[in-house]
Amino acid sequence: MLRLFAFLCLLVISTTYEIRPIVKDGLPGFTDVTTAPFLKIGEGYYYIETVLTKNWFEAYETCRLIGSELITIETIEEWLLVNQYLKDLNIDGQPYWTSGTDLANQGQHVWFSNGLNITLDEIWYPGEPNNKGGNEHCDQMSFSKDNNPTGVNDYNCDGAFSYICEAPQPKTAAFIVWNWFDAYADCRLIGAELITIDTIEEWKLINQYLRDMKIDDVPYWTSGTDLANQGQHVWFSNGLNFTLDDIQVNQIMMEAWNTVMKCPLPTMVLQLD
Ligand code: MAN
Ligand code: CA
Repeated sequence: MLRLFAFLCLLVISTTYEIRPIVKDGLPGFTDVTTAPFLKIGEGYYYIETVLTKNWFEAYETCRLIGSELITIETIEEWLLVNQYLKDLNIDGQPYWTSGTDLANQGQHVWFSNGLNITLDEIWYPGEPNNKGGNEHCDQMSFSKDNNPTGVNDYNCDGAFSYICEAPQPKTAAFIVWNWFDAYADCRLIGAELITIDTIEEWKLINQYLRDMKIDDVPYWTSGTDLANQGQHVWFSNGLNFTLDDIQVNQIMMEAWNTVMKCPLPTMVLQLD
């Protein structure tokens, strides 16, 4: 019951303090957020499939499955960088599907991902697009007859080729959160303290709750600290040593917490006596 009340407090607090995210483009340098399976080339994030081959539609769907689309070349810089990357890895010269197509209006090639015309004339392989046999409506890049130069070529959409997926630009939602002292002080204001994990059952229940509420992807302050004796972590609320060896109490350090971070809720869990 008390525990339920504590959770309600948590919810009340998170709505009381209006937490407004600041959404920015890109990923901040201080995080180690993984972009896998996408790798960063220039400003873009790509997944380069070099082994599997699929027709254009299937390749597109495969990219969609991982939240991306077939590659769209927006600038000459992007074109040069991606090609240089393929070259460095010795995986150039083999065609990769792009999002380019003229399936909608024959002769009018667009990037299917954004509907914009393909305006970078210089990326086409010399003589392309030629709609050979009247049946070429999907565009592949890194097409080459003699491995040099490479370019974009229109081809039969049913052809099986490798493909390059491009992920949307990542965004970072930043929230101002409490540092440990602020968090503790706010708990004290309502007669509570930062959470202390007394039993393994409590640990499991809290974690289950966070998982159920889908708020377990951010760290939460606990009352744990070794500010008094470095290396000796105690629960600040009762002064007792950590004895539950199998709990992984993370993020009990002070550093960098009074900065902005990615977090949808205030970073504390309350527990009432
Ligand atoms: C040649 C060129 C290309 C065409 C392919 C089809 O390489 O004519 O334009 O797409 O053949 O195999
Ligand atoms: Ca062609």
